[in-house]
Amino acid sequence: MNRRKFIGTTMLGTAALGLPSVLRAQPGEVNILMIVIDDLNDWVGCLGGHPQAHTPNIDALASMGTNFTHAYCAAPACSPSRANLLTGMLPSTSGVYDNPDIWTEINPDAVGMHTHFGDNGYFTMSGGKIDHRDSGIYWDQRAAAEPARRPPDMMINRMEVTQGNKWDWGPIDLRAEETGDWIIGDWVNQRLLAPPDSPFLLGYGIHRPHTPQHCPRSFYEMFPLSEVQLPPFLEGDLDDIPQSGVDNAARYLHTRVTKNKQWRKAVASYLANSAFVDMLIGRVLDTWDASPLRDDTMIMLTSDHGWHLGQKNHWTKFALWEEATQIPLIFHAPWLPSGVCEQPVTLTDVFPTFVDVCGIPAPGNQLEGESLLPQLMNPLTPRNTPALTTWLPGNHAVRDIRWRYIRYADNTEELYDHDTDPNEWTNLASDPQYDAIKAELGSWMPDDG
Ligand SMILES: [Ca+2]
Ligand SMILES: [Ca+2]
Repeated sequence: MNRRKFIGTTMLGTAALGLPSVLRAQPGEVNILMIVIDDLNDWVGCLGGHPQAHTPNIDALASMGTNFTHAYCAAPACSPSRANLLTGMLPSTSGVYDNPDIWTEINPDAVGMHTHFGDNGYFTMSGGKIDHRDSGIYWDQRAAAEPARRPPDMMINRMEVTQGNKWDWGPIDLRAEETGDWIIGDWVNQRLLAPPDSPFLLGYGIHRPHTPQHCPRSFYEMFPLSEVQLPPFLEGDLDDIPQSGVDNAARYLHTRVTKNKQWRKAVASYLANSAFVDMLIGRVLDTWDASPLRDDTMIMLTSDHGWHLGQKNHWTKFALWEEATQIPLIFHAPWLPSGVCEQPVTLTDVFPTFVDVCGIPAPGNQLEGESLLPQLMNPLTPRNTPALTTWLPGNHAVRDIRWRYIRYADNTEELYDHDTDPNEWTNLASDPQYDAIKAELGSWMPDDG
């Protein structure tokens, strides 16, 4: 038994004492605080993705709640991932695959989570980036757009890789209190302290560590460049993968980053901005802890997708590999046990979980995921569905507890064994001894090519 499983079992034993409380899932008794971080990968302490990650508040939430250590996005890009979270529909069903795709336009009949909870007696509120485009009209209350996250026209690293200053990172001499992420956090805290009369769904969307990565200098000082560790990297890693995978890697960005000697700075910046985000989450968790409805409020924390920092010569998200698709996913409710769930799950499962926990009906047949309430009650509860991630039509990855199988629209493939190859360096797809595994995993992929 490994340590994580041991923790899960022990916690379950303690928590079983409180099990009758799951009966509390009566309509109108449960509030939800949903924290959605933009572009945060597994570089958090409780997922172990980077040894220098400094995320004590997220880690504390994970130890209080259920930490899903194999959680994945359904699409590795902002717009389709958030559409998936808010509608519970797979990209292959909704047709929302890429950032220009807006789900409220492509699927005007789809019921958003906020609308659905509003229709079922909830008061819905959100601040910051929950949807990719502001779907503010669907919330009962929406924070005013946050102020700029940085001084205008700022360009610190001078790489000019892409247009404007979108692709930039570095410290700014701005107080934390002046950042949009902090200001929206205050707005969320005010709602926690003075909640509405109805049960509520409250969303806190945090922009960082999305680029441009600028945060106060003190957070950069936590990660001296000389001590920052680069992620595992294998020269020639792309040599054993099909052309579709090679073409998908943002190799030009990796060349630019290394040529400009920015790799270490970029890693430090990601760690610094993630530590800044963690500090903001700590403020909201402290407020939740002191709030009048604390004991009736469930917290869910996640990110919309992962992020590469040079692994596989790739930067950004927009890929079907582990680093682009793995996300933190933590649920905590005072009446539920704590534990660690290692089984693969995705953001498709969040809407069904909320519906289940809150005891409200599902929106017709729209939800394609499975409620995680059984795993929240006992993290060892079996679950037979692997995690499906889709990047543009016809390209899919299926992840079970051991394997990642990728199949592109042209039928070329990658297969990785996470038991022996956590960095996904050795593509096993051409070895016939794995044909049965590929067939089984491939059976979960939709036919949308
Ligand atoms: Ca994002
Ligand atoms: Ca390789």
